[in-house]
Amino acid sequence: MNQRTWYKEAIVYQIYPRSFKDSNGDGVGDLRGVIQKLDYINSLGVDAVWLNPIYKSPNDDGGYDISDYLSIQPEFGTMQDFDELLLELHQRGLKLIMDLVLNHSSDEHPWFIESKKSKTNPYRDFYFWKQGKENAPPNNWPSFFGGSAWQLDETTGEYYLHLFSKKQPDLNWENAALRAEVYKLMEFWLKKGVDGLRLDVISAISKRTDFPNTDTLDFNETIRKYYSNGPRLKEFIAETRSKVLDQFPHVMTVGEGPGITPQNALDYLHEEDGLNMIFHFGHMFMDQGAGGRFDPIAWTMKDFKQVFKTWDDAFKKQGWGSIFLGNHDFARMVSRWGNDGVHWQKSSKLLITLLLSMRGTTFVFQGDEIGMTNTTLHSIAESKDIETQNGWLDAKRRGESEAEFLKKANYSGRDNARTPMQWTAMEDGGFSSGNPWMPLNKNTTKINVAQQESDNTSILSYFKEMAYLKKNNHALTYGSYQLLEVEDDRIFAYYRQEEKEKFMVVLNFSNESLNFPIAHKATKVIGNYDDVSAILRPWEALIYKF
Ligand code: TEU
Ligand code: CA
Repeated sequence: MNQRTWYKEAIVYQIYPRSFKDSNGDGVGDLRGVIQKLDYINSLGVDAVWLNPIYKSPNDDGGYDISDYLSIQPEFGTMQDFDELLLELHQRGLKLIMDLVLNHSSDEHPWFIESKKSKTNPYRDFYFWKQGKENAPPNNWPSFFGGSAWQLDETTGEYYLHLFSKKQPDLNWENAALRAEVYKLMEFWLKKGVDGLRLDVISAISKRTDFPNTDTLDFNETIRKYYSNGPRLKEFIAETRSKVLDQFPHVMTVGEGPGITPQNALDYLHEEDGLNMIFHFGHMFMDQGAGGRFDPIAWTMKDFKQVFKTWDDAFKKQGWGSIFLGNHDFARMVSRWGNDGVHWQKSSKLLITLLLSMRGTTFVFQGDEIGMTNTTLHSIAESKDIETQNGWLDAKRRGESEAEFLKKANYSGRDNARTPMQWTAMEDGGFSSGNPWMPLNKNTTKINVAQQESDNTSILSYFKEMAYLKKNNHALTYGSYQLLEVEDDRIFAYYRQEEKEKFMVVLNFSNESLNFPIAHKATKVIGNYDDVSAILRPWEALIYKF
């Protein structure tokens, strides 16, 4: 259970290439841009890079609609650029985790172009096709991206399943011929020397293929009961091991799983025939009501702390957790969980303390190391995200005004995470010499790498100190996790202990000063205030060593 391995000790830096660095002035981030920033990435003290999809794609869903798994999206560069990036990463001792989207392809993939030609086409069963019912879709399943999860195709008069956008038809894993093709493309990337795979929506590769109507209006319940955790999930994951992964024992796999529960997580993570890790969404969906992302509900610190305890318990004896507070699919962590106003710097450092001291592999999203914040859309037309654009169509049908929906989109929409990386205090943030595909956040003049690199009190400097602390204290990696029960839920405190090495992490998730008995026999090893005070100050983060 606790055997030591690189991926358990790793700090993974997530790069959304479209928004990271543009090297050729076309306004779109690219692989050569990542190569240009490798020394910066290395300076963070991280161990691996997770690249969001870089394969050929019509870009209907930010590259998660792949039309050719074996070639690089031309906007991002060439396969030679990729080979150079991988070499340069390895030369710096950094590993590369690629993002494979195996639950669905693009509708412009040759497989789908063939599949939709006729009911007898050899590729027909690479996807899910069904007759409708009285001119309506085969069942009532809603798509993640608004509307029905079924699209009628005129040519053959049948519907095809797409849990996500119409341009992302679900691949039919029940079909062994399809699975064989998937294993070939996995092998292609692993043979190139890639060190890990992030498996997109892996929880849904086995779904309820009897396709009953969903019996709940709660979208996340529908995902859990009908789209994910299907009857053949363990079998399919075990087959990826026997057919491909077991030939590459050093490779790490992390499955992304909407709908995964603490009860079924270990179904995904068997040592001998499972994945290494999963991303769960316990905290990430906590503020989503029955209607999903654009149906926000209040969340409490009690729930937030409980999520970490529940999931740490799930992985106490087997499997391994992943720790993240944001990514390309969610609002910026300091805006969502912290305070991006008067306590912006302190709360950014507090969240970084959590990310790097919680038990599990840390995944930090580009820009969170400098406290990048949410952006503000002033109209839906400004959104570049199909989930927000389609969410608005649904909201309009419900009679919501654009202003009402914009408020929700600005709170939880994915555009927040996809504004270009803020490298310098210039208007263009040093991201591109051209017109950026998405406007930069207005605060790039105040929040940027250049300013923080030369300021040893900055969030960036604190990130590097925390990374160093984590890497040099095994108890923060392999130590047990024990939540401290405290009266005031605004205080999130926990122990990390391995044999005699014991740390206490104390986080004040509030704008108030609070009383907290400071451990006397302990030494402060890091904190986001320069001095030590008898009280816990607003957004104060402290780590003590006993
Ligand atoms: O996301 C799947 C997922 O977990 C969804 O909950 C996700 O948050 C999405 O925004 C719907 O709310 C993965 C990718 O991370 C996401 O970018 C893709 O859009 C999606 O799969 C489809 O490939
Ligand atoms: Ca470019």
